Amino acid sequence: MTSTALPTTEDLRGRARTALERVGVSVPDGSGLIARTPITGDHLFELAAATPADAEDAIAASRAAFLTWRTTPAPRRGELVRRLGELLRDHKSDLADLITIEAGKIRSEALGEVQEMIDICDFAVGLSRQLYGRTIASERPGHRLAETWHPLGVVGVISAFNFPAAVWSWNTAVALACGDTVIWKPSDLTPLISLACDRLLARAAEDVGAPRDVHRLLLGDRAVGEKLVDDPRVALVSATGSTRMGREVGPRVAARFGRSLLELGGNNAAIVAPSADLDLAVQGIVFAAAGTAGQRCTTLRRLIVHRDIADTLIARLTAAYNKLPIGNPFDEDTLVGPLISPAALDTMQSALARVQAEGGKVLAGGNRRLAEALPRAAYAEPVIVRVDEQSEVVREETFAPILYVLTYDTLEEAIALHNDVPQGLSSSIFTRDQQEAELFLSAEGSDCGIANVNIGTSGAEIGGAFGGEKETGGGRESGSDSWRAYMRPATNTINYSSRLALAQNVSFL
Ligand code: UN1
Repeated sequence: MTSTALPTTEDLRGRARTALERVGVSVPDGSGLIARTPITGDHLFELAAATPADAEDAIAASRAAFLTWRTTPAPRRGELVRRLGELLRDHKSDLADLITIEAGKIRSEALGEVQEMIDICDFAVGLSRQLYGRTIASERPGHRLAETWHPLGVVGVISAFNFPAAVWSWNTAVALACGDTVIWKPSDLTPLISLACDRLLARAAEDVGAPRDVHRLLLGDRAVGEKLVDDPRVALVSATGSTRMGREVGPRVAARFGRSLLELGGNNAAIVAPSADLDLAVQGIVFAAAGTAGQRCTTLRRLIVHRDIADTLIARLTAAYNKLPIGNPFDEDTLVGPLISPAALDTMQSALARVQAEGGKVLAGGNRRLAEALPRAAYAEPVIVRVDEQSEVVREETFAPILYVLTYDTLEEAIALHNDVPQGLSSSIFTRDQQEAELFLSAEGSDCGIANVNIGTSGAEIGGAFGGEKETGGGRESGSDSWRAYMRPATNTINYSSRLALAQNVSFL
């Protein structure tokens, strides 16, 4: 199925202009950076691109703002985040429009992304009164031992096109509550939503009297990101993107003893056991694998199915895939929008060609859609490929809706296959057998940062920490105690006696 009504680039340009104006951004004008929509593949606006000199300026301003912001009590800092959350609620629809226009997400997922931003603001407001340190029993009489958490400094946020606003908000809401200032280098594929978020935060800062420079936006290319990576005044670089990007960023930040928080590639799998509720599994799998046109880092890319149920499950999945409505993401019936670019389609097609050359069999999907009507856009049918083994191409993350299906006989074998990839972000098992579920969640089960039961790999909520192991980079963001990455702990020993007691019974003088 292909939804019929297609917007023109002029429609989309007008809609983007309206959304920006409602948020308070005057329609951008400049040169060096093209705002484009994957819906038609055409250019919308040309904007001014930041230069490394602008980055220098932003770092100096951000550092200066930090010196004030760090002394603002945390619950007062929370007021800025609360105001941001209110503005996000007011402009939920405008922001969702911009996300659909620039990232191609369907309406429901674009609204969901804005909801995720609102949720992290709520979370961070609460956090602003819960930046707890511990008190430790001292071995010395008349002494108190405690840990205190202090603001860290300037945080550089480098984000990707696929969650162009939510990932920024996970970092920014928490960093601001923690007393840090933020410089944001978004993907150059999503400048408009970035301008809107920056403007709303500036409005929130004006409303609560916070320094304007607690947040700076740098729309630019790699050279601008590199400034953030290499400058010692940037205390933490939080980077979301490919493993290839993380391999460059991590060592460069480490070389100057900076901190980095990496959210890199995933190659997420689900195991489907013989006892699984197949109705639930089919729904969970199709959303996780085909949703967001396969462009989440949590997208389900590998399905490891017990041999006894493989034929039944595959038949149900292929039937669902053959009915997926693909097309205009603004159309209410559409479930699969465009890929971000023709280059993404090329990557998808070359992975498919490789896996087929190895003997992989396409069971559903895989064709390009709307090529005649929208030749500069990249619409693709999500695809299911049956493979016999986990070859090199299966072990790579291809950022496209390709689901590889493997079969297994024993759960131990399934878990071994599951973990035998370089990435370690998200995972799940569909089973009604408690022993199997618990084994999957145990130390000898999934090796990922996210492990689920009877739910797909994508769509995590804010309360839990988000991130993964191995080549996913080890970072944790948003929920739980991931705030600690944005602060520095100090250990305090306070002697309230009038005797100097040395630790470990050392005597001196
Ligand atoms: C990403 O794909 O970069 O769990 C983030 C999810 C979303 C976030 C995904 N909450 O799928």
